[in-house]
Amino acid sequence: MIPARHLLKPGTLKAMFPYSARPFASSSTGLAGDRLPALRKLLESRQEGEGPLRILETHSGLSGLVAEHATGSSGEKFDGMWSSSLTASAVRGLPDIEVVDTTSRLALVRETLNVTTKPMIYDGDTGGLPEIFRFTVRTLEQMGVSAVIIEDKEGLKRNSLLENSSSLHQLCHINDFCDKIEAGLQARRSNDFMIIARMESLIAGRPMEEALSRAMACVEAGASGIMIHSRQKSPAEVLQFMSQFRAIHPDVPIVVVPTSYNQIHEEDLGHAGASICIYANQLLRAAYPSMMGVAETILTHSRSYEAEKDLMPIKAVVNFVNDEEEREMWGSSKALLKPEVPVAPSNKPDHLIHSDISQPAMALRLAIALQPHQNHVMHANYGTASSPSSSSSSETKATEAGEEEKV
Ligand code: SPV
Ligand code: MG
Repeated sequence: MIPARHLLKPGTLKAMFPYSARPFASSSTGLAGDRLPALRKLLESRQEGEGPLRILETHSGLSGLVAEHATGSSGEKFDGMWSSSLTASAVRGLPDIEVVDTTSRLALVRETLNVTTKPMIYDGDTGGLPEIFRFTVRTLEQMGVSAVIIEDKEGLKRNSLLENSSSLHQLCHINDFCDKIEAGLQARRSNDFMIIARMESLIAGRPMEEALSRAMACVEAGASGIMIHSRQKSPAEVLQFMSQFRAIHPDVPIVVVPTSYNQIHEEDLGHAGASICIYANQLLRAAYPSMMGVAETILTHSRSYEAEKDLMPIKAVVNFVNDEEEREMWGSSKALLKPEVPVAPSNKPDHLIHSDISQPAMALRLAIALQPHQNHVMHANYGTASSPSSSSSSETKATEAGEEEKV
C-alpha cells in the first residue's frame, strides 16, 4: 500500500503527470433525451491528465441554479448535479433513513431539472427491492437523469458519515446486490443510463479486500461504475482502493465523495483514478447557518434592517428566477453582494446587538436538526474538524500527510 503522505505530497503527482484544469462543462439543452447521455459523454471526452468531473449537490430548483451558474475564478464550472438522499431528507427536516419516499424525492429532482441543463446523478439509497428498483430506473430515465447510484446495504439505512457507526451499517449479500444491478440494467431503455454500484464495506468497517472483491463482482454483473465511500479524514483508504481497482479495471468509472477527507484536491483524486468527484452536501450546509443567523439577527433587533447586508437583494431574487438572461447576470456571489448597509442607531443594549453566531455553533445546530438522536455523533462529523476558520475547542489542524491532529 502506498502511504497517503507520499500520494498527498504537494506537487508529486503533478510532476509525474501534466494536469489540465477542466474549465468548462459541456452544455446540453436540458431536454430529457439530450441530458440523459450527457454524463456518459462527459466521461468519455475526459482527456488523459484531466481532473474528475465535478458534481454538486442540489436539493431544490434554487440550488440547481447555483450549480448551473456558479463559476470559479478561472472559469471553472460544475459538470453536473447530485440529488442527495441526505439533503433531500434534511431539507424536509427528516433523517437520512429512506423515510422520504421515491415519489417525493423525484418531485424535487423534477423541480431542479426544470430550471437547469446539466446532467443529474440520483442517490438511489439501497434501491429497494429489485422489483421496485426496475421502476425507479425507468422513471429516472424518462426524466432525463443520467445515472443512479445504489449502495450495498440492507436493513435500516443510515447515513454513512455518522462517526463510529460501523456496526450500524449492514451489508447485503453480494449476490442480492448484483441481482438488483442486473434488474436495473434489464429495465433500462437507454444504454447511456448508468447504474453505479456504491461500495459501503469501508463504511461498515470491513477490510479493503472485501470492498475490492465486492466491487469486482458488481463490475461482472454489469455495473456502469463503482463508487467507493469512506468517512475517514484521510483519503488513504480511498486512494488504496482506487490503486488496486484500477490495476484490474483501468476504464470503469470510479466515483468518490470527499466530504470527510476534504483536503485532497480534485487533481490528486483524478491522478489516483477518480472519474467523478461529488460534493454531496455543501450547499445545504451553507444555507442553514446563514438562514439561522439572519433569523437570530431579526429576533435580536426586532427588525430586519441589520440583517439586510447579508441578504440577496429582492430585485435579484425576482429577476434571477424569472429570466434566463438575468440568471447569467446574477450567477455569481459577487453580483449578489450589496453595498454595506449604514448602521442605524439602535436602542438595544450592546450585548444584544452583536448576535452573530459562530460557524461551529451553526454546524452543531444543523447536526441537531438533521439527526435528533445522533447529536453527538453528527457534531463530530460535520463540526469544525476541517473548517479552516473554525474557533471551537475541538478544532483540529491538518498535517502535511493529510491527517489531523488536535490543537
Ligand atoms: C448523500 O449525499 O445522501 C450520500 C452521500 O449518500 S453521504 O451522505 O456521504 O453518505
Ligand atoms: Mg445518500
